[in-house]
Amino acid sequence: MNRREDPRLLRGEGQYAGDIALPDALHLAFLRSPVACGQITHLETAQAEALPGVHAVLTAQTLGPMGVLEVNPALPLCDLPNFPILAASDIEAVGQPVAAVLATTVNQALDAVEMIEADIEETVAAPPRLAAMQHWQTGDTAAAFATAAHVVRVRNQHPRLAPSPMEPRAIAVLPEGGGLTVWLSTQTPHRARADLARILSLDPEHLRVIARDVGGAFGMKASLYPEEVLAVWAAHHLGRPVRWTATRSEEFLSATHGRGLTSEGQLAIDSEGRFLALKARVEAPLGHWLPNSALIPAWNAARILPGPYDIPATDLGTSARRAHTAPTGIYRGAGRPEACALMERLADAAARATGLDPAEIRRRNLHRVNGPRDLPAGQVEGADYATALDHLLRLADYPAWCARRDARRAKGALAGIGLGFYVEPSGKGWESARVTLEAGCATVEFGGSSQGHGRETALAQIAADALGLTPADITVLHGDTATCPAGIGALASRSTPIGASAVLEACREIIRRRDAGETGPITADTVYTAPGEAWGHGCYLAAIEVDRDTGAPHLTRMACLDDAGRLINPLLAKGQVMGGFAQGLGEAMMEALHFDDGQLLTGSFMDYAMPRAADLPPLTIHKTETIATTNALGAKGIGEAGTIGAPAAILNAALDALAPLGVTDLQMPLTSLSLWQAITNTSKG
Ligand code: SMO
Repeated sequence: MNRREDPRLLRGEGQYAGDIALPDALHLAFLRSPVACGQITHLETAQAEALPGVHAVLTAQTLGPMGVLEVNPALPLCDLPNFPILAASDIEAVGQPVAAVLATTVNQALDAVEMIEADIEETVAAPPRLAAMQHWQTGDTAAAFATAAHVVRVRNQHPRLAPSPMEPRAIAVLPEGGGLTVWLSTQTPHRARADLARILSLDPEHLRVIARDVGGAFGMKASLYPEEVLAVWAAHHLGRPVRWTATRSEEFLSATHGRGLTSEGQLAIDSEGRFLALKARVEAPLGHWLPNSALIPAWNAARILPGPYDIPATDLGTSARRAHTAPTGIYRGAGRPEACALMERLADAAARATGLDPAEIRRRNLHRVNGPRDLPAGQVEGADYATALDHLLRLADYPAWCARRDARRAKGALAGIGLGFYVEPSGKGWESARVTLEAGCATVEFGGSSQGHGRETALAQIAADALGLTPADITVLHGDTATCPAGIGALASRSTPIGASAVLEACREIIRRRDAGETGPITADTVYTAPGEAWGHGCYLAAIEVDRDTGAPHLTRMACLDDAGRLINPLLAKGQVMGGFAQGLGEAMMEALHFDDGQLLTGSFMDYAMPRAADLPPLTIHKTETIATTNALGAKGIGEAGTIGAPAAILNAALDALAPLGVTDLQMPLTSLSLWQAITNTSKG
């Protein structure tokens, strides 16, 4: 079934926050700090205020005290989070808002920003400081390392990434009848409402948050931003509609970044290639303020170790440190790619140490049983990963890939192949749905929301199937706190496993009541709490050639197998795999944010390379369906699959390609320069 959203979106009939007509709206623009650390010594707004069209110039003094944003306590915090809306005196990052202008047009607001006099005394930034840490341990790692036949070590430094959805952050606020309607480009409308109410001391009943169409988010819009709080404050206090749409430069500077984690692992292996013990340390960078999701990457990157492998002894630690940069938070994958890249590099290093084929050493260590499984961080849903690997290798004809690589090598090419086996835990918790059946049609009011990923299509299919109707009989509403029941939102691959399970359960209740004789319109309100996380899994296989003279990498071919439990819409699932793969390729081969002395050196698409269509190799997608036991629908997440498995496979393929030269370490992104340096720095190069 095609996406029912697409005709509307393709005709330009989408309703993004920037499309909302707000007559007489004031446009917001921000003066942002040009330095990473310092003190505001002088702030003069009179000249800006005198410009035509300028309605107000706001500073921290104008705003007064405000509440802070709640941070998901995935890890225990040992440093108090702050949430500056406008800098009071301390400057903590380049791009931090210092003052805000409200004017009749965007250009008047931008002109006025130029006229604000801000003197900032720059100071030397302190080193990153510890904000959170956690540790998990099982078995006797010391004994295992002491008796191991081999010990291998790996260190990964993930590039810091800009999530870069097509639609930047955008907000439009209408004060009306004592309340405020807020159109917001967000993954979490209900949470945004609760956060706004708490931070601004407003009655949540007087706030309505609407996320109609959202042009991508990828985790970057899962948390409320200072700029958005300011827009709502201004509309409330000035009694005027207010709107703000971030420029791409503002997104690079002040929206949440992803990845940037460092991981180190040691694996103890016996003479048969069995993994005996894993010791791993993860460190995640945090920015100058913490979005709701700030601690999730550090938590995920460690707590899902040892990934798909059974390892009797583990010693896992993670920590997160705050620095004078833009904030960091979840970005598609959110710690899972980091866990996967560490384990998969260790598995390949173990294969080299033991002389086993990379597929064979994985086969000997992958978990083999569907059902509950004990990880150091707790019991989770496991699956027969070894069979999934064999399935992919058979479907893709792995021996043929190896033979082709060996033939290319015999001709002098630097050719490699790499595997990346991943697990993808979806979110936990609850979502809600209200379903009304009336006269052969049904309305689904969904507590979650859509970030552009086809929720209306998938939910219509599920409701139609459960109610014995066709999808055309189903109306799906979401993303409006006034008309839809409460929900968490479109993040952590939770929309289908948990959100659609809520829809399914509501439909089942309606059928029970109808079959018991209830007549007329029947409405079922369901809050569905999943008994556990759904754990998807799969494997990516990459073939690469690296030009010996220039280091230019050429991904020649990719294949993958993804298991997302029960599949609702194969087209949506395929789109998720392809989109995630493209972003995974971006991390592996080209994307990277760089800072120097707190300054962002890569603040535009002139300096930050995103993959384009021509960069993508052919990808053959295979799928299996191992039904989840952790939700009513049996579904698992798939939205993050490609970002998790692909980088590990590509990195391993590049390491395989350069292994004949004696190269044992490469870091992402695998640019021509970095590969050329690796080639020329070896004696055999
Ligand atoms: S990185 Mo996702 O929006 O949980």
